[in-house]
Amino acid sequence: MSHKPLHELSVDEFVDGITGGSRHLLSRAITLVESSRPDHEKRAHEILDRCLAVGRRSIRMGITGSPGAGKSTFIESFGLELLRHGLRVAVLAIDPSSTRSGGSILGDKARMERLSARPEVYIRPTASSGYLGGTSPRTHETILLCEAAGYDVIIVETVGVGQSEIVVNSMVDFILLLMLPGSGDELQGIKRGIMEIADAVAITKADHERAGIAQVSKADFESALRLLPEKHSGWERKVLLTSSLEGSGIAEIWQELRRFVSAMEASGELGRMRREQLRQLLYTIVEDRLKREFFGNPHVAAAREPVENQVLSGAITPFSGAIQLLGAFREKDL
Ligand SMILES: Nc1nc2c(ncn2[C@@H]2O[C@H](COP(=O)(O)OP(=O)(O)OP(=O)(O)O)[C@@H](O)[C@H]2O)c(=O)[nH]1
Ligand SMILES: [Mg+2]
Repeated sequence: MSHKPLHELSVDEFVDGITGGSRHLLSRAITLVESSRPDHEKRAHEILDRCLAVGRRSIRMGITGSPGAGKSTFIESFGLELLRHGLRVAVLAIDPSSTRSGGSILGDKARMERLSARPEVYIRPTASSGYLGGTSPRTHETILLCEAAGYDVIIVETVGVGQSEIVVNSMVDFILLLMLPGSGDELQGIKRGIMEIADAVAITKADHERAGIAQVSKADFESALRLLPEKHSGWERKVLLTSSLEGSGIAEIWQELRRFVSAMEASGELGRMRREQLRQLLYTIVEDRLKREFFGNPHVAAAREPVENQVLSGAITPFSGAIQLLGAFREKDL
């Protein structure tokens, strides 16, 4: 295992390590991808280019649900189910320690304890602070690295706050929405957009005294989903009852995911989704770079304060101000 500083590792060492199954080098490559240092960024791109050329494919799955819906516990039991099928699993998990008090770190470790102990599993916690629902701006690139590392199923966890699902929707094939058993009233509280992007809904914690109410929730969700437009032609969203503690409904979710992938492959939709994911990534990178170039530009930096002041004092409109700043951006260096 290499402990050389990041800049001393060659692109070849990274690519060989990642494709050869080194979780250590995969982790270090992700760190490189997340770095905003220009030299790191350049090498990250070289590594990503090479990793994409490897051409490995995985099933990319998004898991979303409100805080406490049972996401971590579900991923643990679902991940163990995947291992029983001989699959390798990568989890891009939200690290709740960044949003909550100390206790939850231990809690989360315990929740994914058996999964994280397995060598066929890679778990990368993402700090949820600062980013929408736990997706970082580099989540897509991280998925590509995990794919090159040969993971068969890549699970991306997000908290259901709305915008993060839309982001994650542009980088995964299948989205599972986890919902606590509850009354129809609670159903009203869910953002319609989140339901629309779900490919299946799992009612969690359908055990013990909640078994009855879970049945009611299932029926409520089924009727709510019927009113939504199709996400993929020919795919009807199902509602499944699950209990991660009892292990019920977990194998059924895997069946549902497999059924989805086969159906999407057969209709050519999977290929279309993958091309769309690449298009999204292309423009995400362009937007990101343009923004950074713009705000890093010395002419823009010099013009910002005076232009801002003029806009705030009402001397010029925000539209004229924006045009002035863009003019400064296009100015050639002397
Ligand atoms: N009875 C029962 N309890 C469960 C089940 N799954 C999770 N829980 C409990 O629900 C609580 C929250 O579970 P987590 O898996 O941490 O939920 P989460 O969605 O990851 O939560 P955040 O990370 O805070 O958003 C924990 O106390 C779990 O033990 C289940 O299937 N049945
Ligand atoms: Mg969690």
